[in-house]
Amino acid sequence: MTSPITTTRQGDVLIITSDNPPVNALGAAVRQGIQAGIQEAAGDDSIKAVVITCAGKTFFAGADITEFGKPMQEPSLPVLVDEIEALDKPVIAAVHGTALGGGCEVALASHYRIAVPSAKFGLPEVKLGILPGAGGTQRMPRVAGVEVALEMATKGDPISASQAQAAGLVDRLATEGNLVADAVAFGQEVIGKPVSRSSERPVTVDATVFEKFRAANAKRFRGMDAPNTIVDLIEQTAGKPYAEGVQAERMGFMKLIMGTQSAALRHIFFAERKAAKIDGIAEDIALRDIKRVGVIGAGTMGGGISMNFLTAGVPVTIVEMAQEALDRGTGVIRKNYEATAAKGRMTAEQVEGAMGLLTPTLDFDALGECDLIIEAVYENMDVKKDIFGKLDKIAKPGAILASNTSYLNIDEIAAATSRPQDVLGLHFFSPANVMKLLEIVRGAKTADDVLATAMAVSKKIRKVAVIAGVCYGFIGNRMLMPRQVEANKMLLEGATPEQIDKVHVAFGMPMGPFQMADLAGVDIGWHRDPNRIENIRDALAAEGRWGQKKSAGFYDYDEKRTPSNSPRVAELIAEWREKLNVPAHEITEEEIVVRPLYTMVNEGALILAEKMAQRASDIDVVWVYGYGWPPYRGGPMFWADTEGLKKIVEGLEKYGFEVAPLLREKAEKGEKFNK
Ligand code: 3H9
Repeated sequence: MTSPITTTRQGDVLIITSDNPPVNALGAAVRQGIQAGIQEAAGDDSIKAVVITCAGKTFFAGADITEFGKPMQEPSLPVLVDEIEALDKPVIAAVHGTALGGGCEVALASHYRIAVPSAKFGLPEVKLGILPGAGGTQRMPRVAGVEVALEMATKGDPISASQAQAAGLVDRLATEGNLVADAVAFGQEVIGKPVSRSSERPVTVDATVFEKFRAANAKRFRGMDAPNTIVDLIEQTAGKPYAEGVQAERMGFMKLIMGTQSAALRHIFFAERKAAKIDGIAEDIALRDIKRVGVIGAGTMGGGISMNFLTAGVPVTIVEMAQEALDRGTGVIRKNYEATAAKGRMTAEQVEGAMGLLTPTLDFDALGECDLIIEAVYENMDVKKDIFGKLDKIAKPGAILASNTSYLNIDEIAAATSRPQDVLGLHFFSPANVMKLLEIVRGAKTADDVLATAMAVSKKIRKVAVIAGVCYGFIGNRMLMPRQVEANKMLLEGATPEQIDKVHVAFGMPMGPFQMADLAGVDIGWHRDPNRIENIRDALAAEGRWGQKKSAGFYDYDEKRTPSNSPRVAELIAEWREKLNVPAHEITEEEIVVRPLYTMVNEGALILAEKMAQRASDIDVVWVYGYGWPPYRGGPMFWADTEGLKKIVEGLEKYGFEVAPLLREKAEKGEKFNK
């Protein structure tokens, strides 16, 4: 096998180039090739400087994650970076694309760093539940300062080349397209100068920085092992020799990589990418051209959906029935963009650029020029069928017709048209301009190229998309139902909303089921008849306790929206318990985990067996990106695997649930959902 590394000479400078598509991951062959290049430079007196660079779209995007958990082939990355740094001839890292993780560590170990302006630097290991394990926690504070190192390594977000330059991480910016030549020129300039080794630089810091950082991020790091370990390691750089710190880093890395959190986060990394692959459809299928998108409905969903396309530079025609609603919707879109600009995340020109792509209209026929039309009106089958019937008459041939329904039958909607092959569901999550998840619902007759085009569009608007089949609630909302049912039952049986929510939050969810109900609105899905009271939720809705927006729901809220336990809710629960004659018992934490969460897994097993999801990992992606399932638990199906499916079956049986056949079968065979 040919090496992904080549070396070439330009005068006194040796250029080590990696060509390991797609992202130049630092796999064994790459490490061996770089090591050989460094040895070549060390052994050849005519070589006076070295440039390390990459071909293709990016500098090294990190260690090769697929190698984790397998026997390590020499040299390891920590050994290699030390060898790079130890060379007594200047080494220049020439960076384009993204220098991430191990890639950033290679750059840190080099004596100089030059980057094109579009390059990015990052230490995203924390997002995989690990830490920068090739000297990153020790070199970054020495090169870019403790504050920058803390931010980058604990949060994992990349910084731009200019930010990196301001922090001292980049020594010089190259001209775009001229990186290697600029790096070679840089190398020639520094030939003969004593090399500056990052590991030998001192770290000076005010010791209070760490406590302040821990306190400021306590909520963000809740439940996660990696970020706190990283802070501890960076703290060790101050006043301690590099060798000692890097040894602690090694131990920390090994501990994290063997843990469940890292396995879960790596699972999600690959699951997200696998979700984009549609079984049975060739990857090179010809896609439909989407030049203009139509959105029907300028409400919260329609507006949010439109923003995704406007931000991505795709023109949008948005249609409403009344001028007032249209103006309100357009106004909200502008307000949202301006709020983003006020936070410095967009320029005023970008706001105007996005707004300039929006065509608001009351003329339904204007949708005739759109290539993808997304209906985002309220959930009512008759209304949707009527809209799709009309669309059938005006949409251009080949236009993709999508419904943003959360629950309704796409096949029934498609049957209202003469072109069911062009119809599918695009289920966005609220707020649609923020939430990453998109469920692409495949109807019985949806054409392959329609599905593949929807997947490509989702990537363009930076969503994480999952293919779902037609069933009530698709993947996410279908699994939400058993959780809600069990949570409500437990209220009647003696638990309080705060007790249930607390266990969910401790599990790692951003909020529990009742906090979520209050945030979303207790009145959502309510039949709106105050005299028809069939459960506690109806009773709350009838009393106007619609959640946070009314300062009262399952909790009471003060003017700052701080929740407190509600005596009225306790009264209502007690009334309903008596009315329905439900015997109360002490509800344990175990019960609060098992009943709502194990039943979700059970529903997930049914979804898989019915082929409503392509694979278990797709279900995990839905829950992590759409419902705040803690990524470090890997999604419900991965979590069930880590709990042990036998334990899940026993838990379900203990509380009298019917176990899904697929779950039972896998438990009996000692299998997992995710292989
Ligand atoms: C690390 O470095 C540890 C060290 O500190 C210490 C070690 C001792 N390895 O995302 P894309 C695959 S930990 C293996 O769709 P994009 C990916 O699965 C690492 N494979 O492209 C996909 O495969 P497929 C720290 C990798 O353009 C294909 O490449 N680094 C790796 O949207 C294309 O990926 C990170 O965490 C990898 N490191 O985005 C960076 N990276 O085509 C992780 C990607 O079969 N990577 N693949 O589905 C990324 O964030 C993005 O891939 C990147 C490109 C931004 C680079």
